[in-house]
Amino acid sequence: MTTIGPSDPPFSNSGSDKVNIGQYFNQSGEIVDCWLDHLMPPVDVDPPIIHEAMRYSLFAGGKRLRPILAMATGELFGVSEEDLLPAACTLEMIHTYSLIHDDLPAMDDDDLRRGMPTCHVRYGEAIAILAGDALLTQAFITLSTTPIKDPLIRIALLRELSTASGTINALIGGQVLDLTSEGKRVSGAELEMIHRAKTGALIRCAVRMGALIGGASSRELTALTTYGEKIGLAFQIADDLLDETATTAQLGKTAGKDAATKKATYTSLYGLDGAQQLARRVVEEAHASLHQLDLDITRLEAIARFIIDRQS
Ligand code: GRG
Repeated sequence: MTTIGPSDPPFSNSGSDKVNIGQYFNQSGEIVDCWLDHLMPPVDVDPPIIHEAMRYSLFAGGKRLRPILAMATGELFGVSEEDLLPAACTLEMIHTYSLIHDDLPAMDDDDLRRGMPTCHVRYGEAIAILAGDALLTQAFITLSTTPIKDPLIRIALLRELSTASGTINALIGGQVLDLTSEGKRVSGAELEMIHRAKTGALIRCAVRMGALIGGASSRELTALTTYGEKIGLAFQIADDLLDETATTAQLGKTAGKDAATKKATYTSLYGLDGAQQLARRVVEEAHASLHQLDLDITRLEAIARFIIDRQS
């Protein structure tokens, strides 16, 4: 077999082994990191400062949730590491770009991310802006050059990723809604709309990309899309809960920021108990959607639970 990228440590296509979910995240995270290293421009290529800054934020840590979701979904259909990982890694490039830009003084103005000084604190604002831009661009270079055999799947993946990163019910649009709703009274429906876009779109996209690479039928894609939407929402509710209950050291970013900036969150709207109940209900709905599938859903169920049980 010709390998086109790193395959160390071993990649498992079996979703049925009852591997502990924490262990699955650790092992898959290492695989993602090997591929990211392989896919990113090396630091010694000119101009080194931009490649250093891109790698600084990309390898500062992080759970690798989005690429792992794409992997776990692709694994349902028996997709190989070589076919899955380049596309899965593009999700982490986009996610990291959004974090770098979100931390900038003009946005959230944060000093700490993934337990390290933020990109603009380390490299200055201009290079941080460009590092975010470069990660966004690198995602599309990677996706358009990865050797996925079927050109129609490649186009579908490009459409998924670009749409999820865009302005309509997507990352940038959600960030704009979040910024413009600061200091305003926000209803439950409005909060959901903001987070479906800002956080949910990329998580939904991760599941759909794994399904598309796996050649999912339209019925399977619909059920997996609903699963992706539900866990995207659950992720944000858990994020709001953690912002109130976890420490800065646990989170690797400034805790208590939402309350300090009087931001509308699931906890400010529903209280700690109400938000916890809502998160559990949304995860049950995600599980219900998976149960429509005639596939081994053990791992995706465990990931949904992990999303609300995580401590960081
Ligand atoms: C600037 C275009 C642009 C978008 C910014 C995603 C985002 C939109 C801002 C990030 C701010 C934030 C804290 C959002 C809450 C949800 C979220 C994305 C948390 C961080 O994701 P994790 O927990 O982070 O997956 P790691 O570090 O583990 O990858």
